[in-house]
Amino acid sequence: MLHFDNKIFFATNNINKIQEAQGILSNFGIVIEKIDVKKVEIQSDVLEEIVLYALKKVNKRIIPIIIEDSGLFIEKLNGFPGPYSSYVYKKIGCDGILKLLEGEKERGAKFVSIVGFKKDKLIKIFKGEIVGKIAYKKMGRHGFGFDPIFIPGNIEKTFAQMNLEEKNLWSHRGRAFKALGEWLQSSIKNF
Ligand code: ITT
Repeated sequence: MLHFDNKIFFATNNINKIQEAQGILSNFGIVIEKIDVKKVEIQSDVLEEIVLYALKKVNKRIIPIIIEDSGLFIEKLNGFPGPYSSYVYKKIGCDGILKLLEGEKERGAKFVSIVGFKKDKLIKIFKGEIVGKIAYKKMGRHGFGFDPIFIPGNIEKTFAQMNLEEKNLWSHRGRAFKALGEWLQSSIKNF
């Protein structure tokens, strides 16, 4: 059995991640608090490795804690930008990705989220994934990052055309945090 009150710290600089995670975890009675700790991010092609390393290095006094790493993997670009999504977004943004896929009909892509939870010596990893495609142009104003160009599943609507609740139903992050919430619910005492 896991013991703690209902608060978890989330080490991220991305306020959108906090809002999306809170949208899911409030269904499980959990409150998220953003915390600015230095996150050690190794360079790796594997999101799980990045999260595990960062969790191991995080300040031991801050518990329980979550770290999340996510990325957009585009089939035609052999999985690029993947773990480098944050850097690539800052450098070339949605327009840069649209340019790389100009004239391309195969636009398959997926978003992946790896959520790592740590309390004392216990570490758990949860994965969420959504397969979809890259739109031909930017659409919508909600969300962040690559949301205006990512269409989940077979609908004709980008993440940026959805409100937070709708995006959470589809998204990689929504799925990973739901898995965390379900696990916490079944493992926690004093909850
Ligand atoms: P932290 O590392 O501080 O948590 P970050 O934004 O840098 O924040 P990541 O390292 O996980 O987070 O980078 C993932 C990038 O992938 C993110 O900056 C976006 O550009 C993109 N991304 C991830 N999830 C996304 C989503 O739900 N919608 C749109 N873009 C997303």
